[in-house]
Amino acid sequence: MAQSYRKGRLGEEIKKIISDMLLRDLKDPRLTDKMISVTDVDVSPDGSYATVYITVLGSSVSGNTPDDEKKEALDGLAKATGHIRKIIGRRVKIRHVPDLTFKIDESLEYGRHMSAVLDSLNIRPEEPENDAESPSVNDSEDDGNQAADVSSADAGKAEGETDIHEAEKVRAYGDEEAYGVKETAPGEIDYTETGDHGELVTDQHGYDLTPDDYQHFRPAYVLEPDERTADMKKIADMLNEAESMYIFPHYVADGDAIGSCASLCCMMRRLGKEADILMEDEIPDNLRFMDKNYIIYTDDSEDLPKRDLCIALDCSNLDRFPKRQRLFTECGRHTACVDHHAAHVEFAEANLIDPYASATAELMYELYLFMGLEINAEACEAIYTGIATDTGNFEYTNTTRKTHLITADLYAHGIDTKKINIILYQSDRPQKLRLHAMIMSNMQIFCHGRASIAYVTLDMYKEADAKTSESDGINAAIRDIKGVEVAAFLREKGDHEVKVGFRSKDYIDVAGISIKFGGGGHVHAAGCTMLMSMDETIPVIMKAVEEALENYDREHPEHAALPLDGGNAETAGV
Ligand SMILES: [Mn+2]
Repeated sequence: MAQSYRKGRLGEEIKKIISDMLLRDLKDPRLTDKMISVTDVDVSPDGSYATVYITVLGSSVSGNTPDDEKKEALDGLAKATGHIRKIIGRRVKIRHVPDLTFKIDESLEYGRHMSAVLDSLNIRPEEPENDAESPSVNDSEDDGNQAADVSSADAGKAEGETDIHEAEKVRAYGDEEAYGVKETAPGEIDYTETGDHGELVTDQHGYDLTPDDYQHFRPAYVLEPDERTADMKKIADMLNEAESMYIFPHYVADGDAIGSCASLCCMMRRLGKEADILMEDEIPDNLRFMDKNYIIYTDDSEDLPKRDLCIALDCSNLDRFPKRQRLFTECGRHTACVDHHAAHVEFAEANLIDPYASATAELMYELYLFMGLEINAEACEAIYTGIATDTGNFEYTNTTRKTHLITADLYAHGIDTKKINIILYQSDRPQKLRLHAMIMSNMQIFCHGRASIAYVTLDMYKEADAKTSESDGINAAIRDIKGVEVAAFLREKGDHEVKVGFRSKDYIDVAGISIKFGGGGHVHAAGCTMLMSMDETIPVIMKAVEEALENYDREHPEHAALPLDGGNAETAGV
């Protein structure tokens, strides 16, 4: 049993890594002009090969037949196999990455499924003008956790931002929670005792918090100790040697991006170096307290004097700072990057990438220790902000013992957590609460208390005088109801356009639901866009959620037989 558990986990890891690469890293037009979703990964018993099942939705403008689209997708993936395996090898440290075969998942064809759902409801979406078949890849409604609230409040987010931007936000903000690799706390995947495939270095739990022992911070299976030390040393050397530098956070910056950059800027200036943070968009209001005259607002149109180093923090690839790419590559004699995103694609000369770090700020703290620097309260507050926001205030599963040990150490430097927490979490506008009250009053609980749904219309935003970002938090709130497994939050984007965000708590894969409507996402956080009115969307989504729960019960009779986790009698009638 244990073995198949591990094998299942490896399949899940691979599924998540490839899904993520499809969203961002695989630039082959055969892959980018259509919606490809990974539905399942079947790893052979000895771990030597894996079958990756996909569904393909073509763009309706290409004129290709669905079969052409599928063939193109399979060809594109076959060509990218080497690259995909390399990334998997880096993210899941196994000695042998399974050989990959891509196959169409015939069981999950969108078209067939959609018409069945619509027929059963007697509803047809109106023919949209352009392409109903390629809606946005990912829902970006923030996870609704506090990190998302922090990041998006006033993040300069314009209505009508692009879907790519939205998908970015899922990654930039709280949806890390649902991102596969990070779900794994140290010890959760134990590859150590397997005799079959991919033994790693030994898992260990003892972390000491002395500068000398910095290397013990790391979950041992992430990177070989030597490899991680070498990466850290390279960055440390670059920082030591550089007399001047530009620091790059990602755009639509969140607490971790700004916190990491502000801490570095502070530390470097204290050493007498010339350091500035370059940003291309406004810093969110509630993160402004970290900017002690550190930020230069700039974009591609300007030329800046060349400095010794350009260093990007919390950026998983060059597209994370689209208007500053040229500055990054041209304005520094050397380039470096520190990041913790699992799907990181290296773009700098020196890289310290640890997907098991809860936040880039955590890595920055280790780096300062490694360099033997004395860390002051200001840098500690910035690091605290990065860690607190990226872990959803220490709630997400990326929070580890190490996260808490580092945080505990920050307290030793006299940080003012009360001040920070008020700025980050206790600064809502009354309009936001009015909007939430309106949304909550239309919430429905269904499926015997196991599902919840709520919606917001453009009129409601207007009536509450609220910003679109101020509906963040709803999806998590309605998921957090006792007994609820799946929560759907419907957000009107325009005429006949509704964004659906799904959240699940435990066992339902909401990406699976979203895929049926041409969307995507992660196991516990996913979404899709419906080109229908709000009134039409609600029953379709309720039906799909119901179906997912029913399917789960059918496949897991032992689970269905268990009494529901309390509270349903009271909530079921809402
Ligand atoms: Mn981060």
